[in-house]
Amino acid sequence: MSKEITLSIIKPNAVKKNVIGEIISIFEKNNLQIAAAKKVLLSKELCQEFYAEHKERPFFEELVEFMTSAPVILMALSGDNAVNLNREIMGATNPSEAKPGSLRALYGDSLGENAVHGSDSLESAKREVTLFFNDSEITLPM
Ligand code: FUP
Repeated sequence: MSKEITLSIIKPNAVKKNVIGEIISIFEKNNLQIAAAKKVLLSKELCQEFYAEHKERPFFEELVEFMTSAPVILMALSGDNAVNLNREIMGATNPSEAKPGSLRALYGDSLGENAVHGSDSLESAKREVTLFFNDSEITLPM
């Protein structure tokens, strides 16, 4: 399996629940490493760029409102098969359909407020990690 980097976001509803540490702990127990991390209040412009693929969808405005309503944790996660492994750990987009024990089942409140984001492909991961982090902010395990 190849080493990959993927983007993870702990969304405002999960940050408000004070479960940042619990979520990071689940990543670490699953052999993902934190290659970069920061807590930020996203601007509307940056958030719209991040979710550009959804800009024609009916939920776009609500999604941007939510994601900019309070701080998020942005992380680059590294590890073997990191993109798909992170998707597996997160569970389905809708928390009510996410498998028991997955992050969205544990911490999601609704389809919109589903606690975490994870890149859906290697290509998206590259775009998303680059959007939020400079090369100098990312360190790989020795
Ligand atoms: P995912 O890749 O699992 O994050 O899911 P999508 O890219 O399909 O959706 C991105 C975000 O849009 C989701 F996390 C939540 C939000 N969303 C809605 O609010 N309503 C929808 O019908 C679909 C997605």
